[in-house]
Amino acid sequence: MTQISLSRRLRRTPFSDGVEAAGVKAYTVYNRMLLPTVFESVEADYRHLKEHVQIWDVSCERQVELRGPDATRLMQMLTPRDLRGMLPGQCYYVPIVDETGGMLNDPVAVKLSEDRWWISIADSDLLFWVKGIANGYRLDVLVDEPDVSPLAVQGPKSDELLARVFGDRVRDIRFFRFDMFEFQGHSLAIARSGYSKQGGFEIYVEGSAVGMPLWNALFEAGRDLNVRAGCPNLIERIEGGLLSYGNDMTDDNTPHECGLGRFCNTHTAIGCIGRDALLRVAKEGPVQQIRPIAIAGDPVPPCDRPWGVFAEGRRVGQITSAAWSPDFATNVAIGMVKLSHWDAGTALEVETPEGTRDAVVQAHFWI
Ligand code: THG
Repeated sequence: MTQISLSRRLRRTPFSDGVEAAGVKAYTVYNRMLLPTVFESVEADYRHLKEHVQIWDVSCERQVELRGPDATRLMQMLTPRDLRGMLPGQCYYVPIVDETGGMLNDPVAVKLSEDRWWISIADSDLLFWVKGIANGYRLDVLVDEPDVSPLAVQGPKSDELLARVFGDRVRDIRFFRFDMFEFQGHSLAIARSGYSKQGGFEIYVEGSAVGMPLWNALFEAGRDLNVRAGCPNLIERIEGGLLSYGNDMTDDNTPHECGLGRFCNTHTAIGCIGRDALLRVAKEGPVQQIRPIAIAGDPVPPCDRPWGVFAEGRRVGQITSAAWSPDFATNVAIGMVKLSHWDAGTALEVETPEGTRDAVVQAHFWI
């Protein structure tokens, strides 16, 4: 097995000691930081996530902090989602687009106050774009990456575990809202959110030093809940239709192609840098779009490059994420498919590295 060389450029996290002690078997690199991908096996981790509770080191979801009188104005320049109704204490999933309407990132925006935001980013260098906009428009706002590392608690027993550490008030946090909680003298934002469909929370751990004490407290409190270290699970996130920036979409795609039109209010998102471009493309409608696709046959290998999707010998799209689903007894996949072939029930052929497979466009993700 070839290894990846560690160095200062590939950042560890405040929880890396705990992740290693828990027996992490594989990592990926995300925002130049370590992100675990396997503990026991992808399938065993999946089973455990759906039945128990897991602690995830998702420190790689770095924060871009906006601070100052122009913070809210800058935030609206970045996204076609209308932020006017958003209150402090809320989180929004927001497409971030460039001047062509191309996706630069798909983060969670966290509104701390009228003049302070965190943008919890996916895997692209959004900090540079945001700093460029802030300076180019001479905005009165500071933009930087704070010492904040999200720790996710995911799975059906998440409420019980967090209530034991932070008190019953965590049960009152609504979906995509956050509140502040004390841990060893530190005030931490805890949101009901996370990169799975199994329920749970994200703790925005401010200050690296509190990382391992919190990690250890969660494991001690959850011993009888069968708490384990986990990580975003490939199978579960494809079943749930959670997109992965850089895999399922790039800056060549509009939010509408990504199926994120419901998070765009392009007509009222005044100030959004990609607004004019999106108004133009939204009028015609997208000519390709992300779809759930079932691929027949034995378990497919990892999708580390797009697999061509064909119909009657012509290329009509590509698969960008795929995995065998034990619960649905088929390969589940995410693909970008042309308008002519994106209807549910359409039969397709997928060129995997192990040969051509039959596939069918699904009406919904597997949730
Ligand atoms: N949480 C936080 N930061 C993140 C992620 C996260 N940064 C990186 C990455 N994940 C960003 N991408 C996503 C993708 C999907 C969701 C969140 C971030 C998500 N989607 C839900 C869905 O599609 O069902 C809910 C969207 C909604 O209804 O608002 O949660 O996970 N902090």
